[in-house]
Amino acid sequence: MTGRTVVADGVVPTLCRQCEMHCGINVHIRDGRITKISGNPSHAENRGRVCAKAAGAVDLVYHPERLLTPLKKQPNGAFLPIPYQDAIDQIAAAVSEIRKRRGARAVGVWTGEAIGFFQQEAYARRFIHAFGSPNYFSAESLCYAARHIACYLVQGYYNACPDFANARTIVLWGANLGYSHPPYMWSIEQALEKGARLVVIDPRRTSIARRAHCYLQPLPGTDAALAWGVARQLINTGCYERQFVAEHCLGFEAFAAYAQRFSPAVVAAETGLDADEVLRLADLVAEGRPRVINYPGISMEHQPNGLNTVRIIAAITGLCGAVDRPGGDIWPEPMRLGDLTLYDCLPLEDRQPVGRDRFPALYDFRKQCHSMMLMDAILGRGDYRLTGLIVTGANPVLTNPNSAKVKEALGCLELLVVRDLFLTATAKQAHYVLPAASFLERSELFQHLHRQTVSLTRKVLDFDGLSDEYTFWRDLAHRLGIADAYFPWSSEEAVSRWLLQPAGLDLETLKAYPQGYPYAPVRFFKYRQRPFPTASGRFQFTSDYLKQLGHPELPEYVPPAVKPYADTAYPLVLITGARYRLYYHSRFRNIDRLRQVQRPAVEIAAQDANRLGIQAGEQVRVETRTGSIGLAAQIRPDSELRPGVIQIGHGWEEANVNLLTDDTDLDPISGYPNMKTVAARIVKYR
Ligand SMILES: Nc1nc2c(c(=O)[nH]1)N[C@H]1C(S)=C(S)[C@@H](COP(=O)(O)OP(=O)(O)OC[C@H]3O[C@@H](n4cnc5c(=O)[nH]c(N)nc54)[C@H](O)[C@@H]3O)O[C@H]1N2
Ligand SMILES: Nc1nc2c(c(=O)[nH]1)N[C@H]1C(S)=C(S)[C@@H](COP(=O)(O)OP(=O)(O)OC[C@H]3O[C@@H](n4cnc5c(=O)[nH]c(N)nc54)[C@H](O)[C@@H]3O)O[C@H]1N2
Ligand code: SF4
Ligand SMILES: [Mo]
Repeated sequence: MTGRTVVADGVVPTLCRQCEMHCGINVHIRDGRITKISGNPSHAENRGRVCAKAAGAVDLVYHPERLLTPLKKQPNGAFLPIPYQDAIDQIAAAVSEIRKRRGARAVGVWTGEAIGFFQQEAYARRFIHAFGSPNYFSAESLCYAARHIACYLVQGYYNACPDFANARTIVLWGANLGYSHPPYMWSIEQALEKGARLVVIDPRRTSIARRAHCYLQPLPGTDAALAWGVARQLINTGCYERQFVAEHCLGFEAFAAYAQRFSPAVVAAETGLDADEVLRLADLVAEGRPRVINYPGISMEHQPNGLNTVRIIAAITGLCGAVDRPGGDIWPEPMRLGDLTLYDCLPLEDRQPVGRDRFPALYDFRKQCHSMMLMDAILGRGDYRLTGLIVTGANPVLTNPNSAKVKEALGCLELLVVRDLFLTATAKQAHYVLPAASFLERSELFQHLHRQTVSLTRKVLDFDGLSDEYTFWRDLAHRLGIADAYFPWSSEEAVSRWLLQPAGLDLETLKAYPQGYPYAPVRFFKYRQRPFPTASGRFQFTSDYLKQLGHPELPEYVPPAVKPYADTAYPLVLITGARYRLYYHSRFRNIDRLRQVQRPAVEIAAQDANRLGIQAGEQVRVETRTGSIGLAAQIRPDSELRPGVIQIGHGWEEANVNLLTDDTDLDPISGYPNMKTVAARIVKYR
């Protein structure tokens, strides 16, 4: 494996992009090769620490299976190398042909978690609009957008900035931050040292739950009932910020009236907790006020009524007055940058973005088409057919629900292009596979919104034959005759300069600030000077937007359709996708040293294992109404996993849990798939 560093030997400070936290890292280079990645002690995000995934980047970029040449699928299904320029020519010809026959909207692009949510994804959005299609898809069809929308509806901005370090009470609603967001965990540790109280709500006792002062183990999918119970208790005991509610909120009376349905006894019956536990949680929230953080994990979004669950949790933040203040959720002020997307100057809403009819909120708030509707569009079951797709930084055959259908749909495309570092399960379905540059092979801007700093990452490494995202989209645009108008920049560096213009900043300044350039001081209580950026200018307990769409204006509770032992055919409740410490979705499984650590397994409570006669490590089949997979049983004590509940992590090609999940069981507002309360059963082989 070749690949040369494009900077001198020594230590290069940049940002890690093995997850969205973007810790400051130092890349160590000797003899033109990266030897190590360590934490940058002068970066405030991680103060010198890094997690194991950062070190894994060295294994990934130099991995022997790394794709280094474009591949084209032959009629017999085998892949053969093809020169990059030929591949781009042929892809351009294929999308032009589809546009001529079916219209531009028959082509879509899809970006995954791996390229992030800013500069890299903006290129893809820009390209597809310039091409004439509104069909931009991403991991946001099942990640984070539901909570973004919920928070926009309640407070007009996304509360991405929990100030954990200064909180007095921290409530984690189904999130395992030690694994999923290590820098958040490090901030929580600071708070704990100062005496903060930590509450973890999770049917499985996780590593972070072991450190909690209060650990609650509710039935999956019942968190909204618990949140309503907490809201009721705060209101009825007067433990809420009356002045904030009176001066800045809308819909409090209706909210308070609905909350009365959730007495501790009702909540206990619904969640499977004791009434005392409900009261203890409410007490801890009340005691911490106003320095309280209620953090919704991805499991809230993956519940069948997830968007509304996040709305109630956000409403508790309002009741606590924990809005835009130290120790609460800070209202971020992003820097003014150039906009690469074309939604303002080239709106294509009239071309029926896929999924918008059914789930308008995802398009209205996030300008995202819906990947849950995409497979039907490809299979000819939508309003029109989509036949060309370019996927970059995603592995939907393993990560989207109902994998069998995803694979079938991708197999029906006239053109599938996949850009990735490896020949993944999704790439294997493609007509063209293009080797992609990793985060160490590109340079881009990133804002740490909660610190209000902006950074420029460094390109450290280069491989012959590899294209970065910008070059790929520009080259394709060039072949299609739209580069002069839409991709005029000669390189990614030129794009970054253009992006910075409105802020009056240049790249040279940023290069001098590897720890991030502070573009503006963090300010608190901004709502005292200007209205909340909601439709009403107020913090909203109710939503007119949803009412107009035919939904209730309050985030009403809907009990989960699936409860343990209620369904005789499928008596267990399957949670999917709890994060592994060392893997990132489907990534890192090809690194031997990491692969040895963990194998695919179904977590099952001892009580259920005994009842079914299952031994630890035994191979079993897990079945749902969508599909079945075989894998080993991992038995956990009942105190660690609620009996009746089982859990399987995602990202394994050999035991793909998304063969079990359903792409039609969707949240009525966000359209997010139910990945946390799936009716399942376990069958023994013998
Ligand atoms: N190492 C690593 N880090 C990651 C990722 C990764 O794959 N690996 N993925 C990244 C991405 S894109 C995301 S979205 C984030 C997610 O980050 P988190 O939101 O922290 O997700 P998890 O770590 O899976 O924790 C979710 C927890 O919710 C619990 N849970 C499941 N169902 C329910 C329920 O109904 N109620 C409650 N209260 N709890 C429930 C699960 O048992 C699990 O422990 O992680 C990010 N960070
Ligand atoms: N059952 C179940 N399924 C889930 C979840 C769950 O909880 N349960 N969680 C869901 C969530 S929250 C998310 S965010 C999705 C994530 O789903 P995806 O976005 O599909 O995530 P990955 O599997 O990590 O796929 C990323 C791919 O990008 C490649 N890659 C890495 N770096 C780069 C790069 O710099 N450029 C390019 N072009 N490619 C790169 C990797 O090799 C990998 O194949 O999974 C979802 N799937
Ligand atoms: S938490 Fe780990 S993977 Fe994420 S940015 Fe920091 S070091 Fe990288
Ligand atoms: Mo995610």
